[in-house]
Amino acid sequence: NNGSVIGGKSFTAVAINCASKAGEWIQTKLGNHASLDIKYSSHDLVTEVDKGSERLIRNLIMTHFPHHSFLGEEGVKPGPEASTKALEDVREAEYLWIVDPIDGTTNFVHGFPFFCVSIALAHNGEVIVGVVYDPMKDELFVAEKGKGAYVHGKRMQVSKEETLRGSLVATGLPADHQYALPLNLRGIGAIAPQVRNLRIAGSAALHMAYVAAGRLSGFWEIGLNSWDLAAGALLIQESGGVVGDTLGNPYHLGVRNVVASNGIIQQELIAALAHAEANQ
Ligand code: 2AM
Ligand code: CA
Ligand code: CA
Ligand code: CA
Repeated sequence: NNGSVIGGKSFTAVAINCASKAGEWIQTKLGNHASLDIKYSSHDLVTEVDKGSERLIRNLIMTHFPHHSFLGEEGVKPGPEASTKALEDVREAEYLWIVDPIDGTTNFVHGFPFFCVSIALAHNGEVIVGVVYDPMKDELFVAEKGKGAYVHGKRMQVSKEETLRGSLVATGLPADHQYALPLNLRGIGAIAPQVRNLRIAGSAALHMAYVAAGRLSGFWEIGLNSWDLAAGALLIQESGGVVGDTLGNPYHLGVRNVVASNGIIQQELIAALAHAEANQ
């Protein structure tokens, strides 16, 4: 495939190289992050390690593909308006790298070993490469459009679970306590009694990778950004699962309220969330 190689380096190889280099570096900083900034509130943190990881990834990508566009969380002002604008500015780019330098910063700060680096490449708005790397477990999740998804070289497949009753499902607690948190607390109230159990482990990208790997049957979260979801969405799609939003629209780069699953329980999840809304 000529289109996926420039200067002898494949897109996927560069994405993997970036994710593993950044992940290894992040791991050396665990319990030892220099400074901690609060972005919006005490629920929204950023460290020098987030910024350093993004710099490392950006520099590596730009060395290989200087004409590509780049969207990274730490290059964007906090808040939904700024992130919408930032995505709109680059969405039309032929090649766009979408990077979350640490997904799960709160976990990283507290030494709770569930966080990752998430790197996606979109071509004309469609994700063609997705890489999620968990440095604590040394787990590398890789997907290429049309070529499947792999963890440690082993092909992934979503779970075959047919019911919510038998499903392990994950969600997140949004940092926005005005609108998104109360909304999702109602969603949790509706879903928790219906599923086998619920996990809120603090990294959207890693939750998505776990859906791809069949470790979770579903995941939803309110108020996310393109960098949380782009890589994980391709991982799930290439593992036979389904990714969309709470209204049932299929995944695209602008999705914020994500519902992802093995596909079988997708409608049940969406219906339970909608029901919770209608009965608020
Ligand atoms: P982060 O660690 O990269 O910030 C946890 O529920 C998920 O929410 C994580 O993927 C986390 O990504 C994301 N998150 C944390 N703060 C957020 C905020 N203020 N707005 C949107 N998403 C956020
Ligand atoms: Ca963040
Ligand atoms: Ca994130
Ligand atoms: Ca982040």
